[in-house]
Amino acid sequence: MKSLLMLGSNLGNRGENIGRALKLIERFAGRILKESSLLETAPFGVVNQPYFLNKGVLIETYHPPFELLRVLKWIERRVGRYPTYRWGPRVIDIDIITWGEVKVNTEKLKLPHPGLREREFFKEIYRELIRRELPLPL
Ligand code: PH2
Ligand code: MG
Ligand code: MG
Repeated sequence: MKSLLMLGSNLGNRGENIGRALKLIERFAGRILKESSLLETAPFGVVNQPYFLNKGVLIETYHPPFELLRVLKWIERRVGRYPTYRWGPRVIDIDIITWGEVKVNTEKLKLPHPGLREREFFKEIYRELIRRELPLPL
C-alpha cells in the first residue's frame, strides 16, 4: 500500500537526522517511491523553538497502519529521539500522513493526519508528492 510520511527535525544536525531516518525507512518500513524537497519551516504549535527541516516521502509498504507506526517509533529512537513535551523540539519525528485511503481515529493514530487540514506546508508537500495519484482526503 502507498503511504505518505512526514519527517521533521529541529534539534542537532537536522539534515543528518533526516538522512539517517530515510535510510532506516528504506530498510525497515518500505520502499521510497518519491521524496519531496527539503523545506525549512517555522515551528507551529509551540513557536518558541528552533526552525524545523521537514520532508515528505511516499513509500510502498507492506506494514498495516499500526504496525507501520510501531516501526517508525522504533526508527525514531534509533535516530536518537528522546522525549520532550507535546509539540516541543525533537531530534526526529516521523508521522504517517496517509495510508492508502484508510481512515483511523484513535488516540494513538489518526489517519489522515489532522495536520493536513491545519498546516500549510503539509498540504504543499502532499500536493508535491501525490496530487496526481490521490485526491486530498479531507
Ligand atoms: N511538528 C510538530 C510541532 N511543530 N513545526 C514544524 N514547522 N514542523 C513540524 O514537523 C512540527 C512543528 C509536532 O510534531
Ligand atoms: Mg509530528
Ligand atoms: Mg510524531
